[in-house]
Amino acid sequence: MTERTFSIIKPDATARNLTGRINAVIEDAGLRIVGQRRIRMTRAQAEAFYDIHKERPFYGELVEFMTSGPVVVQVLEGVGAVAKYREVMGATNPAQADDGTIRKLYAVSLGENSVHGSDSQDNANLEIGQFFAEEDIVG
Ligand code: 3AN
Repeated sequence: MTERTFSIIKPDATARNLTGRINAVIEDAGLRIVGQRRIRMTRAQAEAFYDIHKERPFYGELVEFMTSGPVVVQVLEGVGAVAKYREVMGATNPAQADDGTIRKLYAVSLGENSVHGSDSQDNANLEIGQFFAEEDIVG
């Protein structure tokens, strides 16, 4: 079934000019970029986005990192997009990511791991709604 998922190209990747190369991996995997915007995340946006990790020891560091430079927020569309993008991203820790995945290719560390992708359809819908109006998604 055609689904939509939410993606972020994180500050470590935009700093190294990797947006185009990451988008090529996404598109080569058969996912279509149907919404995309380069933004500077506000602290409030980052805190709200990572609210589920509020109690984790790395929360402060994560919010700092996500507001440290530009990010590219995206809506990706395709058959089984949520699971497919998780596969294309690779494991959270780049040391454990499979060959050919975005994190294996480009991530710096567990924290600076180049991309975010929604982990369920419910979260995808919520996350898309945090950053996109429906009219800015063109399928
Ligand atoms: P994923 O992004 O693969 O869904 P989550 O949801 O467990 O992984 O973590 C969200 C983000 O928090 C990760 N992408 C990473 O940037 C950061 N993170 C997760 N675990 C750690 C950790 N142990 N130390 C520092 N940052 C972490």
